[in-house]
Amino acid sequence: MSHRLQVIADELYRHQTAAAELPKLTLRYEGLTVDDAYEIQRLTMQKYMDEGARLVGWKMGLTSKAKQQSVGVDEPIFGHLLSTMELEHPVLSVRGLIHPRVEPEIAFVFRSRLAGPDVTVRDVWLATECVVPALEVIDSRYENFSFTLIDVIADNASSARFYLGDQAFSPYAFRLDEVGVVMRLNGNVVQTGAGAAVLGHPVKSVLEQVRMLTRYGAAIEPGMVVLTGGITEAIHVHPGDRVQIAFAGMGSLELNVTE
Ligand code: OOG
Ligand code: MG
Repeated sequence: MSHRLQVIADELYRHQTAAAELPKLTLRYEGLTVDDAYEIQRLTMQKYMDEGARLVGWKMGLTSKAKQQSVGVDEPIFGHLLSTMELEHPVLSVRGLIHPRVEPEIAFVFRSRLAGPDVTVRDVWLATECVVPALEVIDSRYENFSFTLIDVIADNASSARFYLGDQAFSPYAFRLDEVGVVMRLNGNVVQTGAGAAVLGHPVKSVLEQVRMLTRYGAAIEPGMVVLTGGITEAIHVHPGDRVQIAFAGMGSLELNVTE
């Protein structure tokens, strides 16, 4: 594996851990491919795992039109979820973050392994233990939250933090594509959407996740979580903000943002 990709991974790791913006990689390195970008992502995440972080799951990104349009990238991507990214309580400290944004997501938790190119929607349901209302905090390391497909993949799909609601639900309790979501910031409605925004149905996002992982020799392992992707656009948050996300039929999440 090329030394160049390791050098880039080291640079991204430094910027991620120092919460320091950097100019887009694609402005500075010629000819990086999507496969290179996923390799940079993997090498970067390996550094956290060498420091003791555990891989707890995966995140899909840019699975909704709202998200694709807001960043100008029109295909889904994925990233790693590490134990160190998970918020135990719904409180977000902006320390260590650059320009955090919050988005509503539906998470799947798996009881059995999913891998291979032939996985079907039925296989996904059979492997699913439960679904959980979730929020993701994304924080692109690039200046102005601006990037190309290659840049954002290398930067682990902008992942920073995530929070899963306390209450898990049966995946059969209701239609996930019809779950309505209302996001409020300090009491004002700022985003609305429905599960169908995510590739027509969040289960399709899991399917896509398995297919993408298969391409890179990885899988959804028992016990892992998958964030299926932002249902609405992500909103910028600052210390003192209170974000409330109501998921119809699945309760509400409330996130307090602190220094
Ligand atoms: C890329 C990450 C997108 C999602 O759920 O769509 C993402 C970004 O917008 O910075 O996490
Ligand atoms: Mg997301």
